Amino acid sequence: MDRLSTEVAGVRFRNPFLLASGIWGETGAALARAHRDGAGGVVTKSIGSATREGYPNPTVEQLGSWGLLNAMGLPNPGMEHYAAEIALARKEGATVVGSIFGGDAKEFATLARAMEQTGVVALELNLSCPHAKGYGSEIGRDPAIVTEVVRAVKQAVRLPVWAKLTPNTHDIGALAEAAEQAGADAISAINTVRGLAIDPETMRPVLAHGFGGLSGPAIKPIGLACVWQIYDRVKVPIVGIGGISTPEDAFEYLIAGASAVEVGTALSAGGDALFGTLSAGLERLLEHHGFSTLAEAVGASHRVR
Ligand code: RRO
Repeated sequence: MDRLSTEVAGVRFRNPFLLASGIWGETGAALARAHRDGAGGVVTKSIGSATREGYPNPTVEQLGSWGLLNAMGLPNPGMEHYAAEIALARKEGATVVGSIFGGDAKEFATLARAMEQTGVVALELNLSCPHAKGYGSEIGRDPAIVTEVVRAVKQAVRLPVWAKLTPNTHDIGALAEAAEQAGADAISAINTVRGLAIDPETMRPVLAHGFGGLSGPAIKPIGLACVWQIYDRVKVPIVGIGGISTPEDAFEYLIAGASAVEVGTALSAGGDALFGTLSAGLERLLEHHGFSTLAEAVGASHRVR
């Protein structure tokens, strides 16, 4: 399946379907499983400086066919304990991207150095979790902080750096430009969209934390619009995320400007076969449209305008 191989900022993936951060990514065994199931690469759960339990339950709510609302609360074992999980996934042959979150540039840089030691191929900076006090989109919606964080991480490591941006802003293009100017090697877009579910019976928010992040089919048009806009504003490659569950979804992201995509929520419906189905379907779509390489398809929709 050579036609499917893709490159993001100097790193080659066997196909463009990466396991999204936060889905299955807390253990090395789960990352390895995604690799065995056919993922082109795997992105870890976002890892912080210390062990975090996350928010109390309920943390996830299925919203019919729209997708999932989650407020997990950045649960993770902490960087010190996570290296062994990455080692396990790498031993099985997985191409691992390390996701990290911090509260400021200094914490991001320290984590980036530690994550680099684990042998990951790139770093994804979580500047976009939609509901965490002092983290994610609270800092990542400010272009000046995005600049500060990306610059500090770039000075700390040699690995390619992907900035994962939030759609919960009026101008994601400005965030992408800030990231690129600070040295980001790629942009990941998007994280979940801030949302709320209320139980009409109890009249309370359904999730214990209150606000959550919406993922799944409902956010695909939002993710596509963000990728499209970012492609018009920066030169670095884009990793598209949001509501991808079919080969057609992925193809739309590629022609909107993404060089790879991440798949998350669709896997929660029991996804062992999904990576294989996506790859086989995308291969057919590329052939049907006369693209002999995936790279030819990237951004193609902008050129037929
Ligand atoms: O852990 C979470 O609650 C979480 C994270 Br870190 C994120 O980046 N996005 C999201 O929807 N949930």
